[in-house]
Amino acid sequence: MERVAILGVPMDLGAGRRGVDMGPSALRYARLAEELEALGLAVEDLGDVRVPVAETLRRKGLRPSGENYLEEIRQAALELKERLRSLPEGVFPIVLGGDHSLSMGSVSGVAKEPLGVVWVDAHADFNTPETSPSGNIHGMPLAVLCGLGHPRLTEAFQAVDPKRVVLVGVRSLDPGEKRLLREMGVAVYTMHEVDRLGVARIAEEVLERLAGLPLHVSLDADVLDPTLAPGVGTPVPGGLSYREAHLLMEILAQSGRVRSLDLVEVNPILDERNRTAEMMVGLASSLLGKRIL
Ligand code: 6HN
Ligand code: MN
Ligand code: MN
Ligand code: MN
Repeated sequence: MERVAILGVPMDLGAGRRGVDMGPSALRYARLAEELEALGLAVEDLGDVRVPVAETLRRKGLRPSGENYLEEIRQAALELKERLRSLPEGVFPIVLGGDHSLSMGSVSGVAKEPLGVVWVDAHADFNTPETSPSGNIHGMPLAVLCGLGHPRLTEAFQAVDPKRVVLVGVRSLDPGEKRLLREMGVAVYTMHEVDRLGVARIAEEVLERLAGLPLHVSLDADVLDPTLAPGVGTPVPGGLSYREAHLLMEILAQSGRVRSLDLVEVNPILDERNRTAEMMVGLASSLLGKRIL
């Protein structure tokens, strides 16, 4: 039986709005473990990584501006990285966010060998402190993983070759990150390509581009259309439909190459009766092999 380890990162320090720190609870409440067990998987929940509470940092005079809790985020992502490193071989980790800055720790934690990254997101998260309009670190993790950004972060988390990264579902890019994506040669399937080519063709191309590599999937809830997933801090209209998102997960699952997953940016405060978390749990089930027939 395939083994799955769940690890939560209740962190919203990288985001501009509060609330994604409750994402891990919402995903657990949406019966993630039970759904995966129903697929015949052996699931173990390892609890949460320690993340400082924003209010206690604020009392110490730290503010969510400028370097935006950089050291605190670095420390939490490092703990995540270490915990993933120490998982036994063959265990499939699912990391529950939390804002997307945690993926600096998840991807670098699973990148013991060369791997391909499929970043499924309305945004590219490819800003640096110089290009970011917000200063929010959740807009930077993919750049950091590719070696661009604040040296305190790149020295700890640089882990992937930009040529082995593919973005899917993108529809909101800042001017500086557009330039960086081009310069680094990152493959980007925007919603324009989703409309023109369809998800099936894109999924096949992703598998071809990353041929021979084990895969990490980083799934940001805001890739979904906000009508399906209102519980996100940075909604962008025109996202993936229910079936597009599931089909992408199903085709990636059929490749048999996916080794790890992030479920990030679920904000229960902004959600409607936990439907965004439920949607994410359904997508995780598809990625771990749930089939219609
Ligand atoms: N996310 N590009 C914007 C920024 O502030 O850098 C939005 C980033 C959103 C990040 O949703 O994970
Ligand atoms: Mn993101
Ligand atoms: Mn996003
Ligand atoms: Mn977001």
